[in-house]
Amino acid sequence: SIEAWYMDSSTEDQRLPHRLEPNQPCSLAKLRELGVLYWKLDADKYEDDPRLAAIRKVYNYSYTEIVNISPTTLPGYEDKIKMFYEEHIHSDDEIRYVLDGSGYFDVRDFEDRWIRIDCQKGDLIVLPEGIYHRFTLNTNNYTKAMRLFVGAPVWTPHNRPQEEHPSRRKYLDKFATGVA
Ligand code: KMT
Ligand code: NI
Repeated sequence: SIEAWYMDSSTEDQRLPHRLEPNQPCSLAKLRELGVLYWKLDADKYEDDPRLAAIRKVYNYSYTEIVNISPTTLPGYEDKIKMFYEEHIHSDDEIRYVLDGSGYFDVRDFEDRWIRIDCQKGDLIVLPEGIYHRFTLNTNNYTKAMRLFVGAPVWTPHNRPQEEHPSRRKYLDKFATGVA
């Protein structure tokens, strides 16, 4: 499975776990309420995996590419690491499959609290269009991930605030109904 927890508000190194004291776990059911989807796959066979193929077919994830995020492998590393950690939305789902290494995706709940999702090798995660989120490496400084997309990829981040953005409105309409 996947582990997630509510974050503390300390401004220490973003790569640290930032757990509350005591730890406050976040359930998969809660993530599902926020629209986050999750699968555990065998990353060692991503090149020929019928389960991955089935997910790609059902969700129309026609496009894939692989990114290697580490200080030595990612061009423009420092700038990109900063950009990934700016709170933002996208006008499409963000679909990431961790092939090696690990990293944290943080998402906001409807009370504006940060939830940290510990993504490890084999975790395929979908962050829905319009959810506020960010990404960071952990102290191992290494994530190799497949980025998937429906059609031609658009990775443009729209930094918060985006309350009037159609994708933000769509997200709130779809998932926040009845929530304060
Ligand atoms: C993104 O768009 O935030 C990224 O591709 C970085 C995270 S991929 C594990
Ligand atoms: Ni993003």
